[in-house]
Amino acid sequence: MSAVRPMPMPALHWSVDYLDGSPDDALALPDTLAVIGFGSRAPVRDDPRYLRVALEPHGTAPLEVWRGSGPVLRGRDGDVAWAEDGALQFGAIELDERDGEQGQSDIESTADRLYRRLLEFLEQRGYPHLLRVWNYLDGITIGEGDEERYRQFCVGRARGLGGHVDTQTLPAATAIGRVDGARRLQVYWLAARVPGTPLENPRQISAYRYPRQYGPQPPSFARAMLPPVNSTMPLMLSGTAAIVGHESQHAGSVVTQLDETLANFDSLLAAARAQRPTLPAHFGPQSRLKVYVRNDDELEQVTRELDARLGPDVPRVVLHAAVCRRELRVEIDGVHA
Ligand code: 3EB
Repeated sequence: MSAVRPMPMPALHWSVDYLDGSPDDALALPDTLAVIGFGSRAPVRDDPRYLRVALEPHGTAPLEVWRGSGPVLRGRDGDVAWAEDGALQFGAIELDERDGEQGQSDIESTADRLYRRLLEFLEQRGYPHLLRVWNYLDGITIGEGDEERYRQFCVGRARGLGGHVDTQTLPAATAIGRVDGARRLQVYWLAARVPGTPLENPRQISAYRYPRQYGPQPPSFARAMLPPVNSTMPLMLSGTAAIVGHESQHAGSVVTQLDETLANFDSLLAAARAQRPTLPAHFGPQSRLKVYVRNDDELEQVTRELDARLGPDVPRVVLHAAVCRRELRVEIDGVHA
């Protein structure tokens, strides 16, 4: 009797790097899943793996390069640009808020439309597990009370995700304001054939349990995503700001907010290490951070204060982008290994 051969598992590898130079070098490699250019001076390319995002870097920005396990297939399907390596999928959709049905022009219906399309696409391609999502929307804190655009985005996103969002399978995410004035919702993601493990931060109330005062629909994201076991993937960190419990801290000081944000990461990394003890306790050369600063005139200060706190060994990109509560001046996301 012959032994049953196990099905070969596709390799589960994902790396994120910040690289200077032309996107063509990265796009020529067979295992490149995505190349992300920051801001209006970033190059433009036709390849579906190349995405120019609407956030301006402070100074000159590198490219963000995602690599999987080659060979990577790629294509476009209507509004969706995609790339897949058999285990992981990169995808991107950008929708104009003015293209809604019956001339509807609002962020709520756009988010609904976009997330419906996203889920349908994941199912169709066989990558049903959303690990990480970035959402870039214009005028994020415009509008009063429940009319605020971020709150309306949260309503539309939850509806597009199927109404009754299962909090046990929420992806790690970032939702941040683009400041180029374009009324376009830009969303890109990493999805997988197998699930990761969502992780919460003991120092912060789960965003999906935020109290009513922050809007009718709590935000649909997990604080971090532990990668599938036996993968060589980093921990995925959601956008993190100076929120303790559910309350914003230190509205008057970007530097104190930065310290509170780093304290939140200490706590989140400790929670991650309880499940994956080999993860380093602090950011280091295998971390990659994106730092979002609301006010133009605080970009330089945040850059300097980060230099003092992180030293030269933690790769990072500083971007001008509006955080989703008015009093929050800085937010950070990234990966960590
Ligand atoms: C916060 O902690 C800050 O709506 O997807 C961070 C990460 C934030 C993701 C989202 C929002 C989102 O509530 C804001």
